[in-house]
Amino acid sequence: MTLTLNYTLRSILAMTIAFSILIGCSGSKETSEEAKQAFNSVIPKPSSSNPSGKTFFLSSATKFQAEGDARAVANYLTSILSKSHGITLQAADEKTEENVIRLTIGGDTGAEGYKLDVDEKQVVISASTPAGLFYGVQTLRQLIADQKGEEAKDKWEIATGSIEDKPEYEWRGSMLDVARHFFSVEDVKRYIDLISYYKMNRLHLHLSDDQGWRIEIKSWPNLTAIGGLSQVGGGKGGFYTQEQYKDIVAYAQERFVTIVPEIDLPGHINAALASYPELNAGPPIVIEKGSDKPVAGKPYTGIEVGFSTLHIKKDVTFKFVNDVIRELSAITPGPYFHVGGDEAAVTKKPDYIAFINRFKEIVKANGKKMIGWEEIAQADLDSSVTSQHWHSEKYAKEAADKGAQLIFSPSKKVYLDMQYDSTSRLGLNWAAYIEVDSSYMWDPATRVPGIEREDILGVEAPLWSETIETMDDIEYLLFPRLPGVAEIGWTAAKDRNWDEYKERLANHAPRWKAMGIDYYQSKKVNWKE
Ligand code: TNX
Repeated sequence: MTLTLNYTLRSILAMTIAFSILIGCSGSKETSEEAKQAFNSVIPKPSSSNPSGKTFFLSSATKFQAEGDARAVANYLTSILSKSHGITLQAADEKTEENVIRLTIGGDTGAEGYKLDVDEKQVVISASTPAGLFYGVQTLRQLIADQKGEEAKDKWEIATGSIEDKPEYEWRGSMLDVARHFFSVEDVKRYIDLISYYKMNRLHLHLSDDQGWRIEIKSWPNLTAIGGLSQVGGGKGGFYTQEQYKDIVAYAQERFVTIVPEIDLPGHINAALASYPELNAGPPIVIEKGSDKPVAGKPYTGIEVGFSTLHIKKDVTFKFVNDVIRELSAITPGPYFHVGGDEAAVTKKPDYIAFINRFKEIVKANGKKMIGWEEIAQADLDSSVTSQHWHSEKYAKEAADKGAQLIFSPSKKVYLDMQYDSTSRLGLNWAAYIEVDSSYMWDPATRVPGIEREDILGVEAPLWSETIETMDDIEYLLFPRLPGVAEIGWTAAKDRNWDEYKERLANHAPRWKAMGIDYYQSKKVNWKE
């Protein structure tokens, strides 16, 4: 009897030990709080996600598998993980079934959708396109639990489960104004990293304005030799050579971001007028440096605008416009060219309409689709044109009635250059003070009466740069508002709710800290330490 009991006890003990070893090896473990939290905090919120309660361990022993078009996305993942977690994924052979991240092209997930399945042995991301895979990878980055101290050294937890996801809108963008203050190529690349982490896919670069011209045009060298040297406040300005611009475009392409170049016409054009006196509507101005008084044709470093215009009756005007659009289109692989068109306060209305109609033809002749700020609704638009709504409901409706598509950038919601409140250290406030809850709580499809979901291409958050000069300044205005705009573009309105969103947002603070992002600590959110 004693002997039998002993035997039974011993075998139970042995089995328990064997079982624990087995569990230890395969990495099976209930999901930790941190991993659960990461799984439930993805921004933008996925279309559907189902946790299954266990854990996958990411470590330097984890391998990856990717063939063909999936390979470039896998290389991106590998380089990101080595920077963020010090893990270098090695390529696995076909037979590897344990501890592997598989990226596969296939299935029917739409142009940008993906599926992500995590079990204890592997992570599988599948998508119809490389873009979809890339968004799956962004989700995977966010799933890695936010662990601290010893446990974080070489084993990172990822909650098991499955996610199916696709975007609501095709256009999910941000605009950076590099004209009022110039930002370096490195800054623009970081901007691309930040927006693509939240699955945004368009970067609109505002490349010219009264205060500065920022892109090399070989046939008009003074644009950068003179127009490139000024900025708001009188700093030294700057510009991108065509080679540097191509480098930005290539960096963006690797992150599935389309660069949308803007040359603001026919107003906001003073930097060009200062570079080429013959472009002035009136008699040429003698060029002096350093005045803050807006006089068309003099280099200008103030903030007020609406005093400059091209002249419709001069042949040189259209030679200039043709050359600029031709040279810039030739180095822009994306399908869009933004002609500005806003606040042309000193262009006569019939001239303005004639200008926009001609710009449309020139843009088309260079193989691009024209985009303009909402004022272009006054011209002869058609379905090839996209109008960017920032203020006027009337213009939004006019554009939609003419068959144009709309990008929504309502200034009271997503002008990220607006101050959060009256104490914000940077920003303007002419449109509104915009706190993080306000910039999240709106829906493009119901914002302007008479504009329907199908008229809307998507959303874009502009960052004008009158008050900002450094990457830190950029981050302070982008965060925490940018992720919310990204979610408006990606996640269906029925799945969005501020009270739920703010919990997810709070959990991103430690990630921003790890990425060195200098964010505004809004009191509307109970930030996680
Ligand atoms: C309006 S909205 C502008 C920009 C300014 C911005 C400042 C629009 C198309 N134009 O020129 O930089 O306000 O918030």
